Amino acid sequence: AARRCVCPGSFDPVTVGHVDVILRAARLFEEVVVAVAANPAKRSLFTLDERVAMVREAIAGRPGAERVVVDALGDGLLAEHSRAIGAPVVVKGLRGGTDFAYELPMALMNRHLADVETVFLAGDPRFEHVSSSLVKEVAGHGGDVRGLVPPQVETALRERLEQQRP
Ligand code: COD
Repeated sequence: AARRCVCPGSFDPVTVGHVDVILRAARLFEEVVVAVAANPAKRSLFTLDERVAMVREAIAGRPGAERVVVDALGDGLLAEHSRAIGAPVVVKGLRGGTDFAYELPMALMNRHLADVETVFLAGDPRFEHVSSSLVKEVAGHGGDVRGLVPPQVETALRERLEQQRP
């Protein structure tokens, strides 16, 4: 049986929804490897290194954090990476119907590629509306993202969006 799982994502930036899923995974597995994907198809607001650092900071000091390691997946295939590091289970959060439609083919593909299974955790309803893309949109229009992202991310978002304003 697997002792180690992978929580993959873009984490651009990490939200309270991501943190919830990661820490809940740490109650189920002895070790959680958070794999931060480069995702070249999506233009990211934060660099890969910045996203890795933000996830580490968001988790630090929280219950179960000692069982979580955060690393860059880079451009590699998640399924191959998972198998290579001895973590043949992917854990993801589901926010309702639309997430499932997007996640199911990826789960099947990861099993096809490297026999990697996917476990879905029911997303906490308090964070049902929380996604990196909506957080960026709200912050981009000057809206308040307190409570949606960890405090350090709030500051990083404000600074990055100020730099980008024409
Ligand atoms: N509540 C519950 N779960 C949440 C919430 C929330 N509020 N917000 C996010 N989540 C979960 C999502 O279910 C998602 O699975 C995960 O957190 C990460 O979210 P994002 O938005 O940061 O990540 P995505 O969807 O951009 O990640 C896509 C991957 C990086 C996982 C995917 O592209 C991938 O595996 N890439 C690596 C290359 C590869 O192997 N490709 C082939 C895949 S079959």
